[in-house]
Order: sequence, then structure tokens, then C-alpha cells
Amino acid sequence: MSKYSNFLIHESFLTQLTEIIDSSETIVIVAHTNADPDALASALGLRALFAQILPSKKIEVLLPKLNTVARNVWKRFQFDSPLCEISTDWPPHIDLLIILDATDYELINSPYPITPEGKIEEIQHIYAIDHHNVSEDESKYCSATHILPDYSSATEIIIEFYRYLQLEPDFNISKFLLAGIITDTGHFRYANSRTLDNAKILLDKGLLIAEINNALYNRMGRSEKIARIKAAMRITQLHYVKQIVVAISHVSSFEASACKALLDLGADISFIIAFERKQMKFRMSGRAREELIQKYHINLGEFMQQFGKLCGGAGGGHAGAAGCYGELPPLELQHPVDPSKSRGLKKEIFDATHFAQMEPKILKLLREMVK
Ligand SMILES: [Mn+2]
Repeated sequence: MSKYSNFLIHESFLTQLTEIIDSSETIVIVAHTNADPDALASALGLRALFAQILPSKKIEVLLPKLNTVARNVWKRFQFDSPLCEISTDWPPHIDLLIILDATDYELINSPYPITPEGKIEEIQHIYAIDHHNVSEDESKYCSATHILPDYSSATEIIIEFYRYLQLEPDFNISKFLLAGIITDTGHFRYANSRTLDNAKILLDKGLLIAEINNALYNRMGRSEKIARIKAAMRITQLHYVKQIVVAISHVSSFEASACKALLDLGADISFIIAFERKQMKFRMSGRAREELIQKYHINLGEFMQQFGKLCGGAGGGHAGAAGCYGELPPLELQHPVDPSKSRGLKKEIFDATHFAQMEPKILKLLREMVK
């Protein structure tokens, strides 16, 4: 028996949850906004579980916005059943709101305000099931929480609810569950024996990891492919900050995807700028390899916050993936532009001139931040 197989940790929360579901009328499951596959899977999984325990209870899964990967999963695996219905409108009153893959009320994009007394008039009770590190402040609106930060996904917690109750997840729901685990563990890179144990019960139903992987990512469109290749072509110079290989380039769109492409090519950190000539603005994405974040205490979220501010805009994000936007300074173009020349050429010169101005600024700030 694995040291992790202790389903008893779910017992008291599940008992409490079952009781309150049984005594509530309007029950809604939500997740953090821009729901990822883990949020989607855990929400559908929890509702399907209660469809077995309390079949007469109607539980709504409310996910107004899915992120790209979750949308791909949804498109591929949705099936005709009340188990798979997702609503997008908030009911006027909620007896029980269950938040999955998040705890903080602020993260769910609820239309219902918190009164100065710290109450939410339209919602009676909030329960949260989460696997993130959560502070007391973030859980202050919850009547009950089940927070297990050492779990790699919220989906795993839901699978263990099934296992504790000796129930089987529905076959079609299991596809979502496997997608939730795969994405939140970075394709099992951050999995422990418990994760594999929980994934195994899904694989034992005949699911294939390859089938899930296929559903996660849409085939890349032509313009995205071109953007990624152009990003590589437009690197004018490689930069070194300590031992870090930095690649900086520009594209018209798909800057986040192009950033990833440069890391795949070998860069440790990549920055991609997208210039918006008409508005005299720019957007920038940045990506850094995980091991560098640890070694050099790099936080691209902070970098983008500062860089965006420097440029009269704003920015933020995670340590390894972040973005910003800002204003472009008026510049003398290096080559006089013949007005009869095509717009494409103008844009090329515009982008190249601004790029040459911005690249040293990016490096300067990066050098200051890398200790
Ligand atoms: Mn998650």
C-alpha cells in the first residue's frame, strides 16, 4: 500500500459536503475564472459523483470561461448528458457554492459583491476544494474548505472521493479527469506515486494517455507556425546574462507561442515583442526555463510589471511566464520611407527600428534583476 493511500483524510469534509448538498436547493459548482482542464475536470467529476450519491439533487456546473486547452478538451470529450452540461449564467440566489481548484472568492469572477460587513447577500454557503497554498485571508468567505496543497491537481482529490466511497467515475467523465491530471502535473513530470495510482484507475477503464494528449492541443494553424519561425529568423543577436542564454525577437501575433518555440530551440529565456504600429503600442511575452527560476531567482512576473511600467503600461504574470504592454516612443525611422512603398515594408522598418531600441532596455532590466 502506498504511503499516500489514506482516503480517510477526505472523510469529514465529504460527510459535511454530502449533508449540505442534501439540504440545499440551488447548488452551484464554480472554479477559478479562465478554467483550465483541472478546474473543468474536477467540477464535472464532483457533480457526477453526487449524481450517484444524491441522484435527485440538481447541481449546476457554472464555467463562463474556459481557457484554450480546456476548450479543446471540452470540444473533444463533451457528451450528451446532464452530467456534461455547463452553464454560463449566475442564478439570482445560491444556497451552496462549491469552488474548485481555487479558494479565494475574488478568483471566481462572481457578479455578487462583498458587502462592507464582509457578507455576500446572494450566496448562503461557500465550500472550497483546492490544492493550492491558501492563506487564511483567501478562505475567509468559506464555511468549509478541503485544501490539500501536496496534491498535484484538484482532480486527484475528486478521484479519491470516488475511491473513498468505493464508487466508479463515469467513463466519459473519466476522460476529463485524466486530462485534468495530465495537464496539472505537466504530463506527469510533477507526479508522485499517488498521482500514478489515481491515474491508474482511469487507465484501467481503457483510456489512453495518447488520446488525451491529442485532445489537449489543437493542430497549430498556418499563421502560428509562420509566427514561430519568423520569431527565430528575426533574432539579430544572442545575449548572455551570466550563464543564461537570452533570445529576443518580434512577431505580429502569437507572441506567447513564439516565446515557447524559442525555449524549445534552446534559449533559457525568451522575450517576444508584438508591435502595434497604429496605436504606437506594444505587447511583450516572456518565458523562462524552470531550472533558471530556481537558480537565479528570476521572476518574469516582476520583470514584466517593471518593464510595462517603464514604458507607460503595465504587466505581470508568473515567474516563468509573463507579459506586459506599453507605449512606443516616437522614433525617427532609420530609412526614409518612400510613401509609394507597400505597407508591409513600412511595417518591417517600423518594427525593426523599434526593436533595435527596445532590445537593450530589456537586457538592461534583466541584468539588474538577475542576481
Ligand atoms: Mn489545478
